[in-house]
Amino acid sequence: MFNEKAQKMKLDDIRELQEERLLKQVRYAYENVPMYKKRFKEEGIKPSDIKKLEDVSKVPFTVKDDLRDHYPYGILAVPKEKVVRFHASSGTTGTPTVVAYNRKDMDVWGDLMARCYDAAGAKPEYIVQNAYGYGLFTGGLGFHQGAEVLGCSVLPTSTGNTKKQVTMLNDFKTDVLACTPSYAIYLAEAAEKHGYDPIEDFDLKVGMFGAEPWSEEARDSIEESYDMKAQDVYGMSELYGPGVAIECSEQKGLHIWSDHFLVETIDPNTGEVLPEGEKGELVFTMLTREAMPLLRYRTKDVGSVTYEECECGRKHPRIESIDGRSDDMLIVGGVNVFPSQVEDALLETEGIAEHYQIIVDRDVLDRLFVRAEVDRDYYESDEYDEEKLKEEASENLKAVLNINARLKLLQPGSLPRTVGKAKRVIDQREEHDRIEEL
Ligand code: DLL
Repeated sequence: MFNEKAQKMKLDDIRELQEERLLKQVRYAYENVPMYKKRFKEEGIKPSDIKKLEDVSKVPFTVKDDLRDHYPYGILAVPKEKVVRFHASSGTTGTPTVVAYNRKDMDVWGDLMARCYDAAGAKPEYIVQNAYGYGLFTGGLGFHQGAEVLGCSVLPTSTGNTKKQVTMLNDFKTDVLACTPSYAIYLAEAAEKHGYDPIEDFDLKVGMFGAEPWSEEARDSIEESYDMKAQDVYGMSELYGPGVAIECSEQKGLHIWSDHFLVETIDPNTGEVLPEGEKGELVFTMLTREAMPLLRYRTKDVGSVTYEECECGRKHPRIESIDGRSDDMLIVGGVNVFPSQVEDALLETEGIAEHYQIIVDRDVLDRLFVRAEVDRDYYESDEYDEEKLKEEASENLKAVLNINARLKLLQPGSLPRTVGKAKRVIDQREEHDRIEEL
């Protein structure tokens, strides 16, 4: 059920509810998940030590490896028969991370997603084209359920079949497009290739884009190509999937549905809790999930959280921006490089498109290469000056990264397009592969 009222809860009421739920959930996890009981005992704490909201910092962290180590059913708090859905994400180690939902969890997730649609500006009468992948990935089914809960009509196109996606955007006059931001950019290109004008021929009003980092420049580009609002949506499989946080019409951060999630920001090196507004690793405690409660789950996502009032009236705190993952950070010749910094520097350069790749290899020393496509309109215009563009983009990269990156400009359409999450970083240092030529 769509809990519209919960969106407008006052902060004091949210905090009160969070405290009540936290105390209950800590005890529930302790009593029903052997991993938590063991860990609490190792740390010498009892559920009764958690008396108020701030005491959450006494609770041990949960990390992705805990889920992998207990693959597939290890941290269930309910009998397997009570689970109505599993999702899984494939990890880099090969062992998937499995997440489980009982009936009530599904209802909560449906509500959270319905709130996301509503906050993003969708209406029950809208048609939603859901081009997130259906399957073990949480994106497709999460967006599907939320749209139905709000009352929208769903076109479950899933990923791929780009020509059909474009035809449906035209034929159905879809109102909401849900997919990864990189796919939204690709779809606009594909639309033009198939003879459609995304503004004249489509009637898109709202885009709900997430599952990967994207920049303000990418947002501008999407909003311009379709003439619609492009809203950022955040989540991860371990925390239901999409639906943890969403941008409202203000587009000034993503509201976290805090009656169900307690957020903290920590120093990723020391685990120390950081003051409000400081940038650090986001940590979530699921306050209500029954099938698989997670306490203080370390997301590895880096961002900051604000409790300042939002013009939209929602008091739920906001993630100000997601700056990438701490484990995405590349250390190149001793210098920390976030892929998002590369994107910012590139897109700050007028004439560079949103399609790029970062490659790192080692030739005695680490080397950083960036391949970036030139914007099609600029490429085809008389003003196109490759040398000038390259110089400008290289300077912007240098200013942001503090190291020299070797940049190659590519013709529009040269890099592979993806239908889901874009793979932008190729680290070849382990393979000892060297790039002979960019
Ligand atoms: O990507 C769930 C999702 C689906 C979110 C559709 C939004 C839309 P995972 O595959 O488990 O789940 O990947 C989660 O993706 O820890 C972040 O690093 C990244 N991520 C998700 N949303 C955003 C976003 C889904 N809006 C991981 N901005 C997370 C930046 C994001 N990164």
